[in-house]
Parts: sequence; structure tokens; C-alpha cells
Amino acid sequence: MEELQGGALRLVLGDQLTRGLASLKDIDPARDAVLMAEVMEEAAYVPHHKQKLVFLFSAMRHFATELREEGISVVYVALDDAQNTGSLGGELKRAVERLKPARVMLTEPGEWRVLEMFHDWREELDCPVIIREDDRFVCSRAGFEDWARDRRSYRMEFFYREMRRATGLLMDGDQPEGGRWNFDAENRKKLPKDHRLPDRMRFAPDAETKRVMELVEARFPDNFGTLDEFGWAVTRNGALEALREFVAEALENFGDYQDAMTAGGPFLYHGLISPYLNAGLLTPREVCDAAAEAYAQGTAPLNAVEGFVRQIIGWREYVRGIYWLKMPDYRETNFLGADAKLPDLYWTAETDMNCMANCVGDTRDHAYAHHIQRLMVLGNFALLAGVAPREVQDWYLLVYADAYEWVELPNVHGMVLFADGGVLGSKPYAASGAYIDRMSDYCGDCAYDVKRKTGEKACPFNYLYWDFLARNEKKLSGNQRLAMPYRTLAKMKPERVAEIRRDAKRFLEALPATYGG
Ligand code: FAD
Ligand code: DLZ
Ligand code: SF4
Repeated sequence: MEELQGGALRLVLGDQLTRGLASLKDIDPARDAVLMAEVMEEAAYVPHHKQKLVFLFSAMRHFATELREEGISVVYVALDDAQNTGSLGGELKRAVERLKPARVMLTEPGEWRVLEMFHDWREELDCPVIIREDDRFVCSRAGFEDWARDRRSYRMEFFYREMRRATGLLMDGDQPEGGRWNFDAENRKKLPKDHRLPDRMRFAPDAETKRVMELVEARFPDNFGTLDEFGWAVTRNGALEALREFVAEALENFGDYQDAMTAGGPFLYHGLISPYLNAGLLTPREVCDAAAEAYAQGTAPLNAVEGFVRQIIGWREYVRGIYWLKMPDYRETNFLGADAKLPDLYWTAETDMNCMANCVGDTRDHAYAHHIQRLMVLGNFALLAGVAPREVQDWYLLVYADAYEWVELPNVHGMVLFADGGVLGSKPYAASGAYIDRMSDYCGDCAYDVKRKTGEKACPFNYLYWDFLARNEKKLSGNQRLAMPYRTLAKMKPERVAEIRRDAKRFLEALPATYGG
């Protein structure tokens, strides 16, 4: 490609695959060029699930093709290109030296780590570097800071109401549609026995995706996960098709079975859209509009649509706000001083705990598990077992196709591990086996007995739950939302508590944890 005569070089990162991206909006195809690069630095900062790598590289390649079809010049550096320096900074420098742009145009990245790189590039590059705000979110970073200022504690529910008002979604004038902001109480049904789930839309790999699969198998053979059941869309059109399928086939039941779990069926009535939202193939607003339209047309009930919209303009925006408000210290938080290693079963799925085996298996096979699997099974176990936040965080960042630090870290440190001491949520989501039994069909086929509290056959979640409360009594017993279980613990006979703690010790000491740092 020739030198850019006064034009701009516009970098598009792997999770910025949005035609309306801030740094692409005013592109002049006659003068400007886009740079996209597959680099080892991003592919290996954690050893991502194979499906995550395939999804992202294939989506990047398709996005570059679409830009070229519009007449835009794209410098695309593939992972195997001989000249590839292996880093985003190296590729940007190489392109600037070759193309001599008048300026480099960037859109804020999703992660703190990459923002620091952007600031370094400003110093290092021999041309002006312009960083534009990422406006693909409903709430800007400044908007969240304004909301958070002078608040003694942050709670998603109040933030969410502001977002409902700001977007006008599901509003009836200045009141919430249906007279309530939140219909969660109606969204806790277990799947009925013999319930037939719909076959969810999956996408067969096209020729480009197959090429990327070969690349990933060759270059990342030991990474976690399998490619056999890869079914993600890799283009905006595919993502839009997936959204339409969700709205038509699943949204109606999304609310009722939002928290339900079933062996061998992770998709249920979930959106299956987070990889697309996070990589930029869909925007949060269009996804919410599609759901709100279904409610307006009478094809989906309010509890489903409100529940879905809340996940996106509530939780998704809220965790992003907390991330940027609290980084970089947030990454180091460890309120409970947890220091155990991550058990091997998170990699192997080899365990007699049927719930854990299923949730790790779904994760391995699809680079996906739904929210309650991530929170109440996989996360709950890591919390109760006292696994170090850094170990848990690294795992979540690599195993899911939708994982980026801005969304994963607050979910892990805030929601799951209470490592932030109550910044994101008001209590740890610790639960015994009874919760998993109530919401799933896992326990019926388990080697353990969910009704037993102690002993070899007892469900480990049961004694680990009380052991967790006893172990962290100093730090947690003052928490109002844990007052009830602490009252129950206080009433337990000392011999009973000792038995529980012995069982927990025996179980945890026998758990192999040989991988990782
Ligand atoms: P649905 O259940 O259909 O929900 C719709 C959308 O709401 C999702 O696509 C997602 O964009 C959003 N959403 C729902 N819950 C959350 C949440 N807690 N935080 C942010 N957005 C939310 N989500 C990610 O996108 N990336 C992650 O790395 C990630 N890590 C997580 C780690 C833990 C420990 C937990 C408990 C949750 C995590 N989540 C993460 C949130 C949630 O589990 C996924 O967004 C969801 O499972 C994606 O599947 P879906 O598209 O079918 O979601
Ligand atoms: C996740 C990821 C991966 C695996 N590979 C690349 C890549 O090769 N090139 C790229 O531009 N982006 C990649 N990404 C996404 C980045 O890691 C992401 O932009 C940052 O984490 C900021 O969110
Ligand atoms: Fe999981 Fe316990 Fe149920 Fe087994 S009995 S599936 S370990 S909750």
C-alpha cells in the first residue's frame, strides 16, 4: 500500500468490529486506511479457549473483507504473516513508518492494560495520536462517574433505573412499564420434567472459519477447549440472525427459566449474544430495542423482556462502569484473603460433583455457560473453596468466548468472590447444594447426596457453605444480608461445626490442584 497523503491510519481492535465505531465514523476511503492485526500479544496474554480465538480471528477477517467491499483500504496482518512483530504496538509502528499517515486514530479499548499501551504510543509514535471515546455503550464512563459521585455505596438496581429513564426503554411516561422496575421474583422457575427445549440456532463454520480453525489447532494445540461444536456466527449479518432467532424462539421463556440449569443443555432460553455484543457485531441498544418490540407486539411477556433488558442496560453497563471507576486497584482486591489454588477439575471436568462436571464440560465444549452456571455453580464453588481471586479471574478470562477483562473482572471479583469487599454487590453469592438442587436436574444423577449435610456421601456444597461462613466470620458476620445464616451458625452445636469443618478440610485437601501458578 502506498503512503497516505495526509490521510489517517485508523486502528480497529479485535473487539471493535463495529462499522459505526468512533474511529471509523468519518473515514475517508480516498485518503485513509484501516489497520487490523492478529498478534500473539493479544492471543496469548491468557491462553484463550480455542473457540474464542477462532471466533475473534474469523470475525476480524470477515470485518476486514466487508470494509474492503466498501472501498476502504485495510492493512490486515494475519498471525502467520512473516513480518508480524507479534504486538499491537509493533504493528502500529510498522504501519506508521510505511504509510506515513498525518495522524493515527484510535477508539478507547475495553481494557486498562491496552489503554496504557495507547498512552505509550502517544509518546513513541512519530505522528499525532487521537483517542476517541468508545460510544458503543449506553452510559459513558463520565456518565457513570457522575452517577457514582457522592454515593456511599453503588447498587445496580438504582443505576438500572437511571438507564431505563435515560433510554426510555420499557417506560410508560416517567413510570416503569407494568408499574414495577424489576420482575425478577417471577424469573426463578425450574425446568419442568420432560420439558422440550428448542434447538437453538448454531452456525456451521464457513471456509474462512475453517482456515482459522486449522491455524488455531496448529498454533495453540494445548489451549483449553474443543472446536468440535463451534457454532458462533462470525459476521454482523450472522449475529443479527442469531438475535432474530433468540427473539422469535426463546425470549418468550427467557424470564421464566433464566436461572434454570439442565444437564447437557447450557443454552436453554438465553440470548447467546454476548460474544457478538462484546466484539461489536451487535450494539446493546439494538438488542434491547428488538426485545422491547417483541413486548410491544405481544410476542414476549414483560417479565422476560424486562429481565433481558436489565441484563444489558443494567448489569452490563454497571460492571463496565465499576471496572473503569476502580481500576487498576480493583484487579488486586482480595477482601477475604483467599489463597487456594484453582482445582484441576476446572480444566478436566473430572469430578464426582455432577453440577461441576456439567458446567465445566459445557464451558469446554462451547466456550459458553450461562450466568447461573458461572455464578452459582462454578463461581460459588471457587468462593466456598477459598480459591485466590487471581486464579479464578484468569480462568474466567480465558474460558469464555465473551470474556474481556472489563466485564469479567467485576463479575469475578465483585459478584462471585466478594474480593472487592462489597463495592459491586452487597453480599457474596454463597449457597449450599439446596440452591443447585432447586434450580437444576444435576443432583438426581450425582454421586453425592444433596440432602446430606456431613459425611463422605454428603454434597460438598453443603459443608463447604458452612465452613466458608465459619472461616470468614470476622469479615462477614456484620453483613446485614448474612444475618440469618450467621444466626443459624451460632445456634449449631460446637461438635456439629467441628464435624463440618473436618469434612471441608478433608474434601479440599484431597482436591488435586496441580496446574497454574
Ligand atoms: P443472556 O442470559 O441472554 O443475557 C443477555 C445479555 O446480558 C448477555 O449477552 C450479556 O451481554 C448481558 N449480561 C447478563 N449478565 C451480565 C453480567 N453479569 N455482566 C455483564 N453482562 C451481563 N459476560 C460477558 O459478556 N463476558 C464475561 O467475561 C463474563 N464473565 C462472567 C463471569 C462471571 C463469574 C459471571 C457470574 C458472569 C459473567 N458474565 C460475563 C455475565 C453473563 O454470565 C454472560 O454475559 C452471559 O452468560 C452471556 O450469555 P448470553 O448472551 O446467553 O446471556
Ligand atoms: C481477545 C483478542 C485476541 C485473542 N486477539 C486479538 C488480536 O490478535 N488482535 C486484536 O486487535 N485484538 C485481539 N483481541 C482483542 C483484544 O484483546 C481487545 O481489544 C483488548 O483486550 C481490549 O478489550
Ligand atoms: Fe452438585 Fe451437590 Fe447436587 Fe452433586 S449433590 S450435583 S455436588 S449440588
